[in-house]
Amino acid sequence: MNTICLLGLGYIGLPTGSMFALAGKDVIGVDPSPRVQAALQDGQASIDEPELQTLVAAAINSGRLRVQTRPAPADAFIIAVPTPLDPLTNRADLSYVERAAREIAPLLRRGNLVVLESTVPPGTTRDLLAPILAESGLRPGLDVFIAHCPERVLPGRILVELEQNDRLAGGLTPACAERAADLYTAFVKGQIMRTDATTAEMVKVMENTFRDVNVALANEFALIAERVGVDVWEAIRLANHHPRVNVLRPGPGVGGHCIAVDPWFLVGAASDAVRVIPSSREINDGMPRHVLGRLNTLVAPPARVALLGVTYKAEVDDVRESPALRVAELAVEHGYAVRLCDPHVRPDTPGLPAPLLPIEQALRDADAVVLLVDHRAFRELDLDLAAALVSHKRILDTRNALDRAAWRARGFEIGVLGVGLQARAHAESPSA
Ligand code: SAJ
Repeated sequence: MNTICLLGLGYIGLPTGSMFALAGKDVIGVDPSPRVQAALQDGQASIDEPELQTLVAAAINSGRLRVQTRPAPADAFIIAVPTPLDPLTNRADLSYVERAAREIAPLLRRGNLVVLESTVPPGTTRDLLAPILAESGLRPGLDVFIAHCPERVLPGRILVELEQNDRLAGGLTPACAERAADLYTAFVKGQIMRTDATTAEMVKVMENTFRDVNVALANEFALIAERVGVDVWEAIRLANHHPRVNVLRPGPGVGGHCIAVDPWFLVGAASDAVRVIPSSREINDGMPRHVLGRLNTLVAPPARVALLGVTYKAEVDDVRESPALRVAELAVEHGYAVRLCDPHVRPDTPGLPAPLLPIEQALRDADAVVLLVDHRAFRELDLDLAAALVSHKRILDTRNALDRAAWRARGFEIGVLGVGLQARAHAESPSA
């Protein structure tokens, strides 16, 4: 398999295509987006991810990664297109996968391999992808090999994890799994585990659901701690000393294109069997409103509020499903004068509910500050500057990222998500 046609040059497709190119494959990268096209023609990655720029530039300079708007014949096809949630039904919108399959079908030749990398509900490769590819006249599993090989990389560590993580090769038949595994040995150093396509689909969404449910539990602990007067961060630290306990971190909610979305793929697959998964989604989706409630205890609209962080987590530029953005929307709806600040986000990013300002402008004369994303830039903020700029020294930390004593020393009243008032009183008492 020497030539690969890769459909979708986003967070996963672009690094994957670059890795294959640098491993010696001829890669035709396909993406209809003019923004992606324009950036790549200049050898630029359209995504802010450590080392990605260098990798993409090297792949393009090697002459083995070409970018175009339409797919072309190849030995292997990889589909890495979005699978968003349909907001009306809460089910997977598989229209991009379907379109990619329809574009590939007329190009297929005997012996080709088609790999679906996008995260999909269990059964999609078998029941949606294979029948469309069969319209080519080639028999799935016999004339053409079909597999699901989900990506499992963590944004912020994509390049390392692409190479090092163990990987699933889920085939329509065992021979399909074998072909797909062979392809990925080009750059994957982790173990490549063979299974069937539907199991691979289920495993991928189980992994992200596991994380979502566990964050929901941490968030529920935070809500309880606020009621009973405990510092949840201290409680979690102590609980995690138990050899079989690992409570995750509470926060303003769960975002990103994966963890806030994929659990719904399991709900849709067996809606009468699920209880924990939808409850967890509800808890995590309810956190931005809880943060707004905490803000309301500090200041009332139309106070000037600086919201630090817009992305869905630290050190990424991705605002998809971002709970920080949801907090900002709610604060604007409630009549606060909202200023946003995020050094990782471009000011022309569409969909921002308030102006995105440099940190000095966001803090100047603010009546309250809310830390929503624990970017290093905020953790290392110049506290003297912050103290000099804001009008009223009130800050809410939703990530437990700030040095409480240092902020208090500058005269700030600091509230922390998951910390009850009695816990705070205890921490501030002379004997504490
Ligand atoms: N979060 C918390 N508390 C935590 C951990 C995360 O509130 O203790 C929040 C984050 O702030 C963020 C969201 O959850 O809003 C998701 O962040 P994340 O770092 O847990 O995961 P993602 O979405 O960046 O990447 C996940 C990863 N999946 C798992 O860890 C099981 C990654 O390996 C997947 O490849 C990726 O989804 C994907 O593409 O599916």
